[in-house]
Amino acid sequence: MSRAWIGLGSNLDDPPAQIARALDWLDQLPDTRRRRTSGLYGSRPVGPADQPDFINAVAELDTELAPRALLRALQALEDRAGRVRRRRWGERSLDLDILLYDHRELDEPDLCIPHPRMTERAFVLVPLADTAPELRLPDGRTVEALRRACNDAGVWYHETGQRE
Ligand code: ROI
Repeated sequence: MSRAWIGLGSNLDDPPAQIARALDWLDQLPDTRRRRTSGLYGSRPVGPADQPDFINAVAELDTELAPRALLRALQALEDRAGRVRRRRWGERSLDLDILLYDHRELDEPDLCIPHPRMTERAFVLVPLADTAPELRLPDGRTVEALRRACNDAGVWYHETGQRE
């Protein structure tokens, strides 16, 4: 059994509902159990500024799916959400990223773990520190230390991620 941390993001088509539905779908993945979920956070867009604010969250999974199988499963959920993605670093209805997978490091064209930009992105670090502040990246840094070092001015608490 492995443990994976998934970043969820949406800024189109009722983002809180997109995230809530995606969490339900994560619960239905084969051989996978959602252990903990961060609160939902609002965040200013990183990338083009002329797009709506995002809702971001992080979910912690126990899974028997290998990283690549998990990636495929997440991509299928993005498709199921009718993922709209208009431009690079632009607005999207649902984004599901593997942030961390055990202490594994993977560097392949379509799959890098840890997620390469997570260490500087407050919209990832703030919700991740909610669920796993003591968690260490493969390089030994803790999530809490990374969160303290990042500029989190553009991230605010929105609501609990535990709603039924
Ligand atoms: N910005 C924020 N705030 N949240 C995201 O989830 C997010 N996702 C992205 C880009 C477009 C880079 N910006 C983001 O993929």
